[in-house]
Parts: sequence; C-alpha cells; structure tokens
Amino acid sequence: MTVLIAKDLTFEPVVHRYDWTVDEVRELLERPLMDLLWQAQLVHRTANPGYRVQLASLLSVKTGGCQEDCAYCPQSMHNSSDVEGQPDLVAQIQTVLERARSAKDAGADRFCMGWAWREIRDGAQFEAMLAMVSGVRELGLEACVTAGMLTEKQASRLADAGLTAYNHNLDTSPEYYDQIITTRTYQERIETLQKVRSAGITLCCGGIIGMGESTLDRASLLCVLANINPHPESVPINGLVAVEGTPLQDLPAVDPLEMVRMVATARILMPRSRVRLSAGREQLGREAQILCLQAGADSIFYGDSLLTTSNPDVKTDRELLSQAGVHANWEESDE
Ligand code: SAM
Ligand code: DTB
Ligand code: SF4
Repeated sequence: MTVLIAKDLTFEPVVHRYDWTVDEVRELLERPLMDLLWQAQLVHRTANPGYRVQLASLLSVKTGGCQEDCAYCPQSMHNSSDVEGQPDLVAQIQTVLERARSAKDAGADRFCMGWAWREIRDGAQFEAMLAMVSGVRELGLEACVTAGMLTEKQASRLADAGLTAYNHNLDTSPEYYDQIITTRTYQERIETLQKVRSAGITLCCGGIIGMGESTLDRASLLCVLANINPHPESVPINGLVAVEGTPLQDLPAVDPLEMVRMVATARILMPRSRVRLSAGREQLGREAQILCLQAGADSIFYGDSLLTTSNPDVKTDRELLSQAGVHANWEESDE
C-alpha cells in the first residue's frame, strides 16, 4: 500500500487522461482514505478553484410505466413499485415552465426534466419536450433532459432547441450490467451517448453504488467514464434509494464513506467534470456530504424531490452549504 507523504506534493495533481486501467482506478478507490481525500482536494482546488456548487433541480415530466427492467427503478413496469397514476405533465408545457421558474427563484441554475421512457418517440410528446427545453433556456437556466435512447435526428432537434445536457447513466460496470438490467445492453447506452455528443449536447453520465456490486465493478464503471474523450461534462454519483417493490428493496444502505470514495476518485479521474452528489443524500448525513464536497463534489440536486423519491429540503441544503462554507454558483463570495 502506498502512503502519500508531504514530499509527494511535488507531483502534478491535475492529469487529463483517457487511458485509465481498471487496476489503476481500483488502486485509487482503495487508497487509505486520508490520502485519497488529500489527492482529490489537490485536484479539485487546482482545477476548479473556489468550491462553487451547481444547484440542479429535477422534475419528473412523465412518471412510471417504463418498459425497461432496471432493478433499482421504481418507474419500471416490471417492478411492483411502478408509480403510475400521477398527473402526466407531458402536455402541460406551462406547468413545467412554472416549476422551472420556481426552481430558479429558489436558487437553481440547472433544470433537469425526466421521462420514464425506453426511448424518445416522435410526435406531440417530443414536440412538447422541445418547447419545454426552449422555455427553460429562455428563463436563463441550463436545461437537461433524461428520456432514454434517441435517434441522431432527435438529438439534433434537442440541440437546436437549446438543450444544454442529456443525462444517460451507465449505472454500473459492463460486467455487472446484466444483473441489473436485461432489456438493453451497455453498448446501446454507449451509442446513445455518442449521438448526444455528436449533436453538440453536453453529457451527463454517471452511475449508482449500493446495488450489490463489488469494488472492482465500481472501478470498472469509473474507468469507462474516465476513458470517454472528452470526459462527460457532468458525472452524477447516486447512492441507491432502495424503493419498496423493486428487486433491490432489501439491500442495506450505502456506507457513506463509500460515496466519499466514489466522489473523490471521480474527481481525480475527471478533473474538470461536474461531479454531482445525486440520489441518496438523505441517507448520507451532514458530515459525509461535507466530506463529499471537500473531495470535489461540485453539484447537488436541489429541491424537495428527485423524480419519485424525496431529497433534502431546500432550507436544509442552504444550511449545509453555509456550514460547509461553499457557495452556489451564482452567489457572491469574498474570494
Ligand atoms: N429512462 C431514462 C434513463 O434511464 O436514462 C431516464 C430516467 S432514469 C430514472 C435516470 C437515472 O436515475 C437512472 O439512470 C439511474 O441512474 C437513476 N435512478 C433511478 N432510480 C434510482 C434509485 N432508486 N436510486 C438511485 N438512482 C436511481
Ligand atoms: C441521476 O443520475 N439521478 C437523478 C437524475 N440523474 C435523473 C435521478 C435519481 C432518481 C432517484 C429515484 C427516484 O426519485 O425515482
Ligand atoms: Fe427507470 Fe430509466 Fe430504467 Fe425506465 S429506463 S426503468 S425510467 S431507469
């Protein structure tokens, strides 16, 4: 085991590489925590000075009834949790834009909209999605969509509507994927990411821990992400929210320090990407979240709910940021 000591500070902390091996990533993930945190902080403070955090708000526009069988997801029609019967906001462009405006007034600078689809289909619902994207951009917010697979044409229409980012997670390692999802392949996921990039939309791509995967799987997921050239502009790190009625409902809560390790390793591997501390923050506790911010998380989901599950409330998050001494992107600071 290599223990870093002060003289090792001579190394160049920020390295942009796209040829990581799984062994190298695993070595980082498993480092003594103090060394991992120190290196992640060095990278973060050098690459993204100022501890500025992006606040992204989420809204589920189309909830439940999804054809895919993702074992973690309460919205899959294969899971008895399937959350249907909620108001379908697809036709309600104005309602969505009102929610975006409220998110902006509360301090968000990105608005993310989710559709529980296997893939985008053309037609009235897609036209409504495009109108929502342009409406969100007109409010001065970044717009992000997550809606499953898409065609090149659909990606280019989303780009024309002003879409900032498309979220499409790889979720876990290629090796563990078929234990979690059987209705699509890893390769299909990668192809969608390529179409999004080719259309000039930024990538939001990350994963989930706490699904029964090994450390090697986590290293393998991070290795795939870190070898995308250029790196995904944002990388959500989710802790499983074990929802009743999903096959993963009985899995134990993620150890908070494992989230800290994932964030720190992602920061070292992808120095300038936004590393978003995503689902599972309610289970993390204040101190572990602060460690994640220190280790280089520079974005959180902000607002009382995620897609179908809850998130810390806005007041609690404001206190968290102030206690940690970090600032939202738009805030004035003394630096
Ligand atoms: N259907 C689209 C897709 O799969 O890309 C978009 C919606 S899907 C709900 C977006 C992401 O939410 C998933 O890729 C997964 O990473 C995350 N997610 C879903 N359920 C989760 C859970 N129970 N715990 C943690 N993350 C979850
Ligand atoms: C991401 O990586 N996490 C968000 C967002 N991207 C779309 C979704 C988390 C969903 C958690 C479970 C739920 O609320 O349904
Ligand atoms: Fe849930 Fe997305 Fe999987 Fe559908 S594709 S089940 S919405 S994670």
